[in-house]
Amino acid sequence: MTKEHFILELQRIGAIKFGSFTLKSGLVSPFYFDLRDMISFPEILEGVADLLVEKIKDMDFDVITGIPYTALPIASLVASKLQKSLIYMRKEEKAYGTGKNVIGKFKEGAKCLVIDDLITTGASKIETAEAYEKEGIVIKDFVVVIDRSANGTEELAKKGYKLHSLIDLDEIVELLKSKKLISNEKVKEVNDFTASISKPKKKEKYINPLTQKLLDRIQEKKSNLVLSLDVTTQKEFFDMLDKVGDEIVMLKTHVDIIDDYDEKFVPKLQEYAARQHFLIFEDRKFADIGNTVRHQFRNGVYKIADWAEYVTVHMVAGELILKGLFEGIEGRAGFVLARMSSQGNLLNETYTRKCFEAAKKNPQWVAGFIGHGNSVDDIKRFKAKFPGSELLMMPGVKKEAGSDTMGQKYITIEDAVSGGADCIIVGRGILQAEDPQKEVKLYRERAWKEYEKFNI
Ligand code: S5P
Repeated sequence: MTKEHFILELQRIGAIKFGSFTLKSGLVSPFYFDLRDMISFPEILEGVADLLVEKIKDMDFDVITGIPYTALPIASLVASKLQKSLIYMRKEEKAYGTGKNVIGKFKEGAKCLVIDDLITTGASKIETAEAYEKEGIVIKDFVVVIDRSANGTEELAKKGYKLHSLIDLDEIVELLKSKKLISNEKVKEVNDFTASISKPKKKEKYINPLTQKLLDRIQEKKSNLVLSLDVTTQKEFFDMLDKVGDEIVMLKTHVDIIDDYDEKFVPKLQEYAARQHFLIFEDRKFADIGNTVRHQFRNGVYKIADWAEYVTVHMVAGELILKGLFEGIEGRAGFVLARMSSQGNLLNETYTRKCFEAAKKNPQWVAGFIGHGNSVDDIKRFKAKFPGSELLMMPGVKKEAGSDTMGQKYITIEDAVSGGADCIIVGRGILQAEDPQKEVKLYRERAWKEYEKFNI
């Protein structure tokens, strides 16, 4: 069956209608699509399955799903034709029995292609993808039979998904117009309607004050370079700062690795921060229960809360760690470790999404995420899923990609920033250079050049 034939058949069976229809939202639409009854017409079902197979046969996926109910029988036929496994998710939450949400067999990390009948705004597709991702399934591509949306492709792309459609509204309208099956007047009504629903809604986005502070400092200093000053004596620490402090937007410390730490360290650090105009980030990686991290942050030898504006937070103990750390303290926020740069780390996709959910619920305490990726595309997809305006802070960056002998993985400055890193975090790339002063300038310039392409 050709696409044209398929469209005409849809009209014949009443799956495509033009007229005046009141939608659930109260809007009056000049067209109405309902593909549910298609299953009762075997030749049409067979036809659409063949068209879909042709569309998706070269795409990269392990399993197929269809969104219940309408698309499930279609997906089932497509999966069978391609000899791929089918899975699907219950429409109703299951509160008893096995508690299994996804029916069918799949491996953790399986790439799943999602088939649906229609797309209107993209919102329900994104919900579906997120539900699958919670179950450890990776979603990249959606295929719909009819794209009747004004900007579904863009809406999905914002979240890192790709939309493929068999036919779109324009094609249907054009074909029916050419066959004199709809009037010019109707065509105009359709165009006016789609234009009216595609107007973007203005929504004020919340920006964490510490996110804003870092963004402002990036602009003021024209630098998105964070130095990870991992040295073990105060002399090395401040000698290095003398050489490089002017070039960086933020200094990342591991205060607990300094052998000769004493009460003079913090005032001196603050004096440098004021003079060289950088922000302070202690990479403490808090990970305990709320009550313990509260003390680790505020008490003890280091009293980190007194001087570090930003700290790293693991989400392994649950989101209330954020409350433990930041409740009642002004001017402090966390970078949540959503992905790590080290080989074999245990932060899988499900964990990453839990980090996003925690940040979404507690935006006042999260300035950004620590993250890494294997490629520019991988980083883009990761960043597209950030729930709000959090920044992406990326360690594991060097001039050249590679690794060290203890599991650290590096990507290049350009890949990090073009993927979406707002700041790059660099330690040994600069600290171990023959001339750190020269090297820090080089890192700063290369990262800034790339940053300007995407952010100015
Ligand atoms: O996933 C991570 C998270 C962090 S914060 N990978 C990392 O490497 N880091 C930190 O970044 C790490 O603790 C170290 O201080 C710095 C990277 O240092 P480099 O010498 O490898 O550039």
